[in-house]
Amino acid sequence: MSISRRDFLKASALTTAATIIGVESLVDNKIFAAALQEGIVWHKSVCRFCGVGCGVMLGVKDGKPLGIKGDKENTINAGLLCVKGFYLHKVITAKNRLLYPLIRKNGKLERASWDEALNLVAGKFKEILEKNGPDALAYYGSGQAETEESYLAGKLFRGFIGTNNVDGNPRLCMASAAGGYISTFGADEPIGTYDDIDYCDLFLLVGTNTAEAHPVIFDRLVNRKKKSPNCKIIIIDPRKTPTNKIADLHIMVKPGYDLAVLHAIARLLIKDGYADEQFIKDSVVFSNGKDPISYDDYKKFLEKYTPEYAAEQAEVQAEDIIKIAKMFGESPTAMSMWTMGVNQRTAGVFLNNLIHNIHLLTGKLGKPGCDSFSLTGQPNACGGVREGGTLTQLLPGHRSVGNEQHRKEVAAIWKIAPDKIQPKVGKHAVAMFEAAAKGEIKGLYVLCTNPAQSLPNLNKYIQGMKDAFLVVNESFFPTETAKIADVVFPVAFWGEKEGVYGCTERRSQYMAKALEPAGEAKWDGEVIIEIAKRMGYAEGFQYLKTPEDVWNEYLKFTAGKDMDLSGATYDRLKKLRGLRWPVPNTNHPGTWHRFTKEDPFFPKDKAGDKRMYFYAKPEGKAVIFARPNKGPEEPTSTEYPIALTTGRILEQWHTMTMTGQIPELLRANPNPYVEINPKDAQSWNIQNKDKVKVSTKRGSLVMNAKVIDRPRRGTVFIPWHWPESLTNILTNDAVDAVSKEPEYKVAACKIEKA
Ligand SMILES: Nc1nc2c(c(=O)[nH]1)N[C@H]1C(S)=C(S)[C@@H](COP(=O)(O)OP(=O)(O)OC[C@H]3O[C@@H](n4cnc5c(=O)[nH]c(N)nc54)[C@H](O)[C@@H]3O)O[C@H]1N2
Ligand SMILES: Nc1nc2c(c(=O)[nH]1)N[C@H]1C(S)=C(S)[C@@H](COP(=O)(O)OP(=O)(O)OC[C@H]3O[C@@H](n4cnc5c(=O)[nH]c(N)nc54)[C@H](O)[C@@H]3O)O[C@H]1N2
Ligand code: SF4
Ligand SMILES: [Mo]
Repeated sequence: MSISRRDFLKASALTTAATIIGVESLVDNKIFAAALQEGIVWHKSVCRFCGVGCGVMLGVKDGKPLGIKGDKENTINAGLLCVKGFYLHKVITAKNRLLYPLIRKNGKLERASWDEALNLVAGKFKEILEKNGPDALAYYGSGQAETEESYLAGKLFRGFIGTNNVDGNPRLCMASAAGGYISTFGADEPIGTYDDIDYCDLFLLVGTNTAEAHPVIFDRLVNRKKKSPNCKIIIIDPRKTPTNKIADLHIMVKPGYDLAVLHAIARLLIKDGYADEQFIKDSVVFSNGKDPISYDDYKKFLEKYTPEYAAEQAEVQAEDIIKIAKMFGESPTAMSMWTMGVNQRTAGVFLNNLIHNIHLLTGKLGKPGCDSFSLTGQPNACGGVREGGTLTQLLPGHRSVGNEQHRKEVAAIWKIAPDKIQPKVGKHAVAMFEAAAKGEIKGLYVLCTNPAQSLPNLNKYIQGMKDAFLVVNESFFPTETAKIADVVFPVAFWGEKEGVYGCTERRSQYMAKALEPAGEAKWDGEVIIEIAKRMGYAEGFQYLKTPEDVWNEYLKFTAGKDMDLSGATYDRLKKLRGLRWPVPNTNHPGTWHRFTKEDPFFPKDKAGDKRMYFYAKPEGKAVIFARPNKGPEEPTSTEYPIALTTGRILEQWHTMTMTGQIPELLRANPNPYVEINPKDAQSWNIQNKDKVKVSTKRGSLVMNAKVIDRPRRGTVFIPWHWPESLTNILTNDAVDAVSKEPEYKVAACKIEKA
């Protein structure tokens, strides 16, 4: 498939109009225009939703949120927003806001006072700690919590309660990307930034529906293509999505079978002379995953991956794979971008490595227009979780639980005994809920996430959540998790609290508090501090009076680290549109490309005249991995002959507690559905809007059929948003061996008329 320039311009205009709202559109809004004249106050912030990190201005008048506009001065979005961002102010005042604490009494959640709820939680956690030890407690957090909030929770659970059962929903999302960056480059997070988009002439989009999940990035791709007629876009995805409208080439791989394609591209890049031999000599080593291998060994390993072999594996055309390699090789610049189609796989880390491989082979890294650039899902998965150290194996500031020196450094700042932090990694998300189901974890603190809807293979985990003493911090009610909790704390929502979010491109941005919290809601951070104080840990928490105090303490962990944020004080962040680390001092402007001469940590003495030095790796060399060609854990079978994949739509956010409240957003797709290819529908005798039953080994759901030319034949797609139809009853909870991320993207199912 290829598109002409005329078709591209037409299609991109339509798709952009559907996904993006310009600042200008606000002018048409009469209420808004009136409000503007009557002295609305605009507060600078960051969008609550996706990892793009768009700058927004929240308009407030008489203590009420009146509107949102894109922040024109923010270089990420230059004033643009997608529909979710545009309705953010309406979410603040949605009818389902939780206004007071709830405690379960005689099986029912009833209104309680803050004191009663806090004392109950502190008392019960203390009791579990004393009776069953620290590992009977767990914290399950979120890439949507502010860095200050995640940091406080990590401090309480690891440093004071003494358990490494600290994990969160980025395990379901970005864990494979983090695993890929760490294994290949020695350090997490991308080398480049969004600025590279404006210099790039070839985008390879793998398993990302950018138009719907990262609309403002999509708009930047459209603009780049408009400006640079040579710019090409290639997609590897089992479905056609709105992202396709700007694609020059799309290969519709069978879900779970695309590793061979990346190997085949690597093989062709070397064979056809596109490898940057000097870069490889200077900055790359090879590995089979266990031992070092030579460049020649790697070439031998690749021999099997002919375009024909890969095409057969993925059920695509060999000539398309040849075209991709040629386009990638010939283009002077290239950026790969990927999201859950890559990460949510039992081969998630491997596939991340294979994407990095083609950039390392061609040296398309660390210069304008080039990067192997993972798109982050949640707004603060990078900041609060990957940097803040709230995945079980991590400590704040890109440190590791397994490293004694790191534990000592953390203990020193927290002023706790050097051996208080356990050397053993705790439970990752799925294992945590497995342990709750077995009764090993008895107390669970869930903050800013809704696992009773978002975990895979839900039926296996719900009972454990019910049996444990479950505490939830929530802004909305009911949610699937809050409904089964023992205590629910009402918390301030976005706009009602200040704090920092760190987005995809290593940029930390400040969000202002513009409103008082609804009802009796309190800041998440205050709830954690109050629980800590009541558990007897006042010395570690009571001096932290404001989010800024917490941020300043957190900055100590970043000093001198690759993710140095020392220069990102509240003072600067309030004025600037964020800073991209490393930013080692308050005069530093932030960094575009890591591991290059621009990076303040680039070791000029060691690097000599090398262009890139991966200082987090021995000898400064990144690793090209010869990874096995692993397929999905649950291939299709005679009983379950159809591949099931799940994901997102533009207007909804995850479990719909926020976007599901906005009629304008709900209107687009009010009811749950499954996308079926028209040819499949015909052969299965299914019509559009028929009720169908989708079944996997784990369960069945009935929903509407949406017959649409999107998924490839033999694959169906369910957007997993609606709480009244829990998609995750169907999904597989098999996890990646390295990242422990579940394989939401591939299961085997059957479909019949209901
Ligand atoms: N509107 C909206 N935007 C969001 C979110 C939201 O809920 N709603 N959530 C945010 C979050 S947390 C995340 S993680 C991101 C997710 O962003 P995306 O990953 O872009 O979204 P998904 O729809 O989950 O999946 C992307 C694509 O993966 C493809 N895919 C499935 N299996 C395979 C495979 O085997 N190989 C390949 N190559 N592709 C495959 C699917 O067909 C799908 O088009 O979105 C963020 N943005
Ligand atoms: N089938 C399937 N399942 C998936 C995925 C998939 O692709 N397919 N994707 C996975 C991925 S990538 C992700 S990231 C997860 C996301 O899954 P979840 O994190 O469980 O989903 P959300 O709806 O974002 O949950 C956020 C919760 O926080 C609440 N909240 C909002 N603001 C605040 C606040 O300020 N403080 C507090 N305490 N609470 C607040 C919201 O009301 C909501 O209940 O889902 C995973 N599950
Ligand atoms: S693209 Fe993402 S960050 Fe930007 S407005 Fe939309 S949801 Fe918000
Ligand atoms: Mo995510």
